[in-house]
Amino acid sequence: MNTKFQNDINEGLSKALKSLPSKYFYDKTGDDLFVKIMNLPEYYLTKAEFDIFKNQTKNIIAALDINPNVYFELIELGAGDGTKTKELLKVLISENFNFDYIPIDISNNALKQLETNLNTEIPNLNVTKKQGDYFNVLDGLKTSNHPKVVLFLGSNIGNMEDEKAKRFISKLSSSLNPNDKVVLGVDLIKSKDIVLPAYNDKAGITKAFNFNLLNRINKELDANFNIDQFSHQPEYTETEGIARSYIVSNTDQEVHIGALNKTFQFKKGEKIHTEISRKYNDEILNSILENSSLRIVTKLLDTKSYFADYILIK
Ligand code: AVI
Repeated sequence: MNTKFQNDINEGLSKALKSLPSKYFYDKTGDDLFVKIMNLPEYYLTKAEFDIFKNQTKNIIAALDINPNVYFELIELGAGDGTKTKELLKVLISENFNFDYIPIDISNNALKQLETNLNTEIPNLNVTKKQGDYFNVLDGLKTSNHPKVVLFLGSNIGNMEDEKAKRFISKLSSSLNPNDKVVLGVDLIKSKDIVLPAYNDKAGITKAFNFNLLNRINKELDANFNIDQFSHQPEYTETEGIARSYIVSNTDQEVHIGALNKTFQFKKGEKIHTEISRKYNDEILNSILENSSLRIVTKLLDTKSYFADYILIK
């Protein structure tokens, strides 16, 4: 029995304002749904960042200011399938940079697939995969004194509340040495008519992704959520720059969670907050970096200026 999952669900559903941690989206079903999301016409984030990695590879490398004669570690936090990174890796290899690629991911399965794929696509690349929660794996980075470039792409930082993002950035910064670099990919603040459909696609894939939380609780914690009695509700305010996803109860109802031996009440219209997707600008990013030793060197934008890859230096 996964007691951490059980405790987190109990804690989230017992609060006055109910919430569920978005990290639990990502089981096998959730991983597959997220791949589908990345290919949705409405989900511009992945395409925009791919545009930067494909068309501005040389600019990224120039901004990183890497000494071609010195070995460095290219570390990726939450590597996934590496589609964007491959564009960078290919150019670094063809230009004879001296480095190892160290992808870190929570999913061992994803890492193995990535390694196999890279071995065939970029045979001269040295890959050293590390499995774990990237928040925890950061400590392990300190043991090497080689220069480092850390990639944290996909606006994954946007899934953290600002206070958590600050702690994460401080931790990242303290695991680096002066002159190490970070490539931080973030979605930029923009109008509602572009952001909201990305979290409310016509095909209903994001809804299924959000509801995967309820399906997991039903399956893994012996619960009886009636999925048809809930709605998917994303919200976004441009002034704040935050998209939030909710699951809303369509009616007054009770849900029993067998593993907790507990029944939860839901009022009609009551929301369960499931995810935050923060959008950024320079000012917000600077406030996140404030108490760390990381500073913005430059930022690279996609052709539509939807997304930014910021180059940070310690
Ligand atoms: C992984 N993360 C950056 C995605 C996002 O845009 O916040 C997760 C996601 N949630 C719904 N659609 C995509």
